[in-house]
Amino acid sequence: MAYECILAEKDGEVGVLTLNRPEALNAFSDQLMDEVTDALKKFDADDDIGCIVLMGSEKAFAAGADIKEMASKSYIDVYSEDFITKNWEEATRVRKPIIAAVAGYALGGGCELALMCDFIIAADNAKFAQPEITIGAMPGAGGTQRLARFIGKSKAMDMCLTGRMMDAQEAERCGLVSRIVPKGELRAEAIKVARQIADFSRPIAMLTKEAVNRAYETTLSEGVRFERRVFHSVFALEDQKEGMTAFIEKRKPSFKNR
Ligand code: CO8
Repeated sequence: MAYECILAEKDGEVGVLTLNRPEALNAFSDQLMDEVTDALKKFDADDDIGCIVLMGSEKAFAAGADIKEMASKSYIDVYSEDFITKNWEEATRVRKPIIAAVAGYALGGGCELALMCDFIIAADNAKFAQPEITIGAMPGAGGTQRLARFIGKSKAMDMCLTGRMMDAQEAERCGLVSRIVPKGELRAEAIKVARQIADFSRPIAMLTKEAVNRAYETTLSEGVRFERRVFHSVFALEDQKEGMTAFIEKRKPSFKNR
């Protein structure tokens, strides 16, 4: 598939997917989301890739769903085509870690796509919002659910009911983003963090991601049980032997499963 709305590049073992529709501030047309889905699937299946960075431009990660494309759809249109489900959820199915690197606007579906990634590194100019209510709609790609789980009910209600923008500092305070970096350094920093993850044992990074995500799907006791089973399973990997032996021998581990 030739891409027109995104760039997909490899930087060593990091897959970098850049949303590239500047004329619409990376608003999510159907074509753009099809391309994102295709690129994520390819990176996930590529043995050379250990971690993925999903980013936009310095002005906008993404300004949400394409309002011009969406405005005239009827109920039967969106129901029949299963609007958004068909090409919006690949990020939640990817097994390798995905970092959202957010600069500028992450609005509506843009904020929701970032929430589908494993964690968010924000530039100091990042702005998050769920402004759907201001255009006679509501979040439809997980915003009401993921925000409530990740930042709590009060902040989630505030964002979804007022549509206000949250800046990077507030987003970090409430746990929406993991760290803030100067906007000019966002790409390099995100790739550096992704490279660090890609250097670890790949199955262990993937199992760790799966275990953390489990926390949002199940009870604490079931989640801890799941974690214990997965923890035991890492002792079947050569990389566990290598990691612990390297520690004892005071050298850098050389993981095989990468
Ligand atoms: N859809 C389509 N075009 C857009 C969008 C968008 N979401 N956002 C910006 N654009 C276009 C503008 O129309 C403009 O194009 P043109 O020059 O042809 O008029 C161009 O991008 C530049 O935008 P602005 O001139 O408005 O730039 P400003 O810097 O003045 O403002 C803002 C930037 C604040 C980001 C402003 O553009 C804005 O408010 N955009 C809309 C944000 C919004 O409401 N997003 C939510 C959309 S709804 C949604 O995401 C629902 C998701 C859940 C369901 C998923 C279904 C797919």
